[in-house]
Amino acid sequence: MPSDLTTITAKVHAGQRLSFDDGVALLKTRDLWTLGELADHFRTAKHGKATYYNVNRHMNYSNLCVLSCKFCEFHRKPGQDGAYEYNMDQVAEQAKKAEDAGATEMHIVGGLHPKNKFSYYTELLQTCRQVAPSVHLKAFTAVELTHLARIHGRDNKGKPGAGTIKGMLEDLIEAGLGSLPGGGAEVFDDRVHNEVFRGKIGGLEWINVHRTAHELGLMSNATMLYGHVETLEDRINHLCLLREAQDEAINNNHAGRFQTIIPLPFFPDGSELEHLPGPTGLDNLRMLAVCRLMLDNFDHVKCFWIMQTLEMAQLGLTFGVDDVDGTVVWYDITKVGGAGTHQEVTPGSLRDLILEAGYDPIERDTLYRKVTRDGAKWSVDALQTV
Ligand code: V47
Repeated sequence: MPSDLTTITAKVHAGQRLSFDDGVALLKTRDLWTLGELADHFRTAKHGKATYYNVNRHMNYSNLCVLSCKFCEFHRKPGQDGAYEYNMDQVAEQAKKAEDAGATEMHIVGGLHPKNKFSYYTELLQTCRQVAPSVHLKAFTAVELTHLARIHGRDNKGKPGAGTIKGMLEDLIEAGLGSLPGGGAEVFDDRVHNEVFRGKIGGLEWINVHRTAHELGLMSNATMLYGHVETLEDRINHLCLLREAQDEAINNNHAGRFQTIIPLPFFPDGSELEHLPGPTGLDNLRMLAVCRLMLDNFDHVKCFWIMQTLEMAQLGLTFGVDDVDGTVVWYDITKVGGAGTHQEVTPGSLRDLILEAGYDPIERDTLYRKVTRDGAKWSVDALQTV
């Protein structure tokens, strides 16, 4: 074993927290197999061979966005070719399909719409809840929520809590919001922010939205979009900030906290950064493993197969991954390798790829409770966590 990983190996085996420098060393190492072994050691201690997936639907309700982030191929301006937004009939239709297909979760995100009133978002959640009462609604990134807080203030003048993240979230929870997805975090760094997603909220604001959600008892996820203009140090700094935020939620006994980290490899096609190569397969494996090792206070590491491919998700299981997301079905934000909006995998295929890699597939709901399923009918034991 090359000597540069000896100290880190000893720390991992002793259950000690890794430092910023350790994280950078792990990202720079050419000894990918030792890195994988360490991440697998950590993952096995936490989860054994258990590997989670869910039966879900993604709903991207509109691609209209007031921002024009350079890395994003999804956003459109009003009237531009390909611009769309769902009305409530379309929302209801998708929610009904999700419920009928036995989905346990709808993952709902979209652009920062230039004109919608706050009531659009409460109606969207209420419609889903009405049509699909058993489906958990994981909705809106911290970026959308900061935008919604502004609209909430504008549309609720005089109401206590109007325009605050807390007041806005309370109204969304009442309308059916169940948890927050991890999107919109990108890379917590001012230089990267100014270069690639100027105008979007910065790291402190992103973390603050999640902190408020955790205080209100909502579970949430976190992401990092890597492989564009950030440095390796920026990536580790991002992970350290997430780890601190999770420490805070745990130490303050917040009812909510981060459940899962999802490293997202940048996909250049169709974006303003098309000239960049994007991360390589080895880079992706490294990031999954380093997320597992650095985020010792996160329970789960997810390999989102839509952006990583199913093959990489399978390989990722020996590099610290314990979750491969879900059946997805429709996805608009990235279309890797010429994929269309229809991007679906069956639960059977997810189980097979997990089994083939030597792991035990477990269907979970959004809150990582074990799902018992009979076709489209399913249930969870409220007290059972996996
Ligand atoms: O926030 C946008 C990213 C994210 C590109 O919480 C891109 O369970 C790569 O957050 N190349 C949305 N990525 C996806 C997301 C997510 C996915 C799966 C599960 C969960 C979860 C969250 O996609 C955006 C942005 O960071 N993104 N453009 C691109 N060209």
